[in-house]
Order: sequence, then structure tokens, then C-alpha cells
Amino acid sequence: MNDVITVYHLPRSRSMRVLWLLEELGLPYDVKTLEFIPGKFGGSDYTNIHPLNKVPAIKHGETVMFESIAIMQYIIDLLGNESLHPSKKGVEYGPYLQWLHFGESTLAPVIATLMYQRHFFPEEKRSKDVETWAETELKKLFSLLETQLGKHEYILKSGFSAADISVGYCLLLARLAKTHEQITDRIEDYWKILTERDAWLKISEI
Ligand SMILES: N[C@@H](CCC(=O)N[C@@H](CS)C(=O)NCC(=O)O)C(=O)O
Repeated sequence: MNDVITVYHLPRSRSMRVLWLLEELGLPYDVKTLEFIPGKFGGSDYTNIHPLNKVPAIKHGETVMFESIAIMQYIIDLLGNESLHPSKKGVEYGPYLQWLHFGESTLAPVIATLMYQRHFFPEEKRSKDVETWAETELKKLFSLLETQLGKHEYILKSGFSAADISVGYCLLLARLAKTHEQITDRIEDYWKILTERDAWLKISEI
């Protein structure tokens, strides 16, 4: 399929993962930046693309899909050049998939919980117990990441991969949620390396 991918985007949202990946792969894409309507991003027309009006979503030929990590896997499988993951036959491929999914399945929900607890919910809807749980959980998750990064510059020994895009985006989310007091020096260094990449610099302007 030769069609250019259209990415439905909101600045600073998870659609950055998709744009970042496309830039790293040097693939062409179109960006449709959605209208910011709280509770219904993009308005009614966009519901045809993403039934929950969330971002990201993509359109590629007749294929329309959502979920940032699934979109990343789709792009890598169909259009990738093997540069953003370790060899499928090697020992790092399993851990690569694990960290790729860790970013959205385990890390992002905890940061999002803190974001709602500290910023989005009105005072009377906030729960100290939920906040304390999320803080404790986030500490554990960052400690795990810290241990992993203790061994090498990026998450995998073999170097930068799409797993860094998945997890790296969460470090922006953590900043937006003002939970970065939990970020350790090593993770801060990792964030610096990621945000110095050309691909990141380019897509953070979109
Ligand atoms: N698991 C989904 C999460 C998508 C998601 O929650 N996106 C946020 C922006 S980062 C959103 O659209 N929120 C609006 C809402 O929940 O109404 C993914 O990775 O694509």
C-alpha cells in the first residue's frame, strides 16, 4: 500500500508517539490537528475515525485505526525498515515488546490517574487514597525504569527502539501531570537524550 498515512493529532498528546515514530523512520505523513473540544476532541465528524473521540488515530488507505501502540506496531510491520526494533530472532525481541507495551499498559494509566487526581477533577471528587496509591505505584515503575536504564543509554542494550518512543512519551505526560518530582536523575538524563533527537525536535513543533 503506497498511501500516505494521515495522523489525527493534538499537540502534546499520545499522537506524538506516532509522529515521532514516522519521523524516526523517515516516512511521509499528513497531520490533521483536531479541534480541542473537551470531552469530544475533533467534534462529531471525528467520531467516524475514532469512536471514542480520542487521539491518536490514523487513516492509511482504507485502514482506519486507533490505539497508539497498535498503530506503532502496524507502521513498523508494514512500512518499517527494521531499524526501530531488535532482530525478531534475537533475545531482545521479547523484552522490546514488553517495554513497548509497558509504556501504555502500565506506566501511562498511573500517570493519568495522578493527572486527574491533581488537576482535572474538582477538589470534592479527588481521593487522597487514590492519589497515594498512584504515587506509590509510580515510584515503583520509575524505579524499575531506572534499573533498566542503569545498564545502558536506552531501554535496550542494542540501542534506541520504538520502546523508547512508547516510554519516552510518558515522561512528557509525567511533566504535564506535574508528577516529575518522582523522576530520578538517571531518568532525567534519559529524557534529555530523547528530547535531543532530531525526530523529537521536529514533531514537538507540530
Ligand atoms: N490507549 C490509548 C489512549 C488514548 C487517549 O486516552 N488519548 C488521550 C490524549 S493523550 C485522549 O484522547 N483523551 C481524551 C479523552 O479521553 O476524552 C492510546 O494509546 O491511543
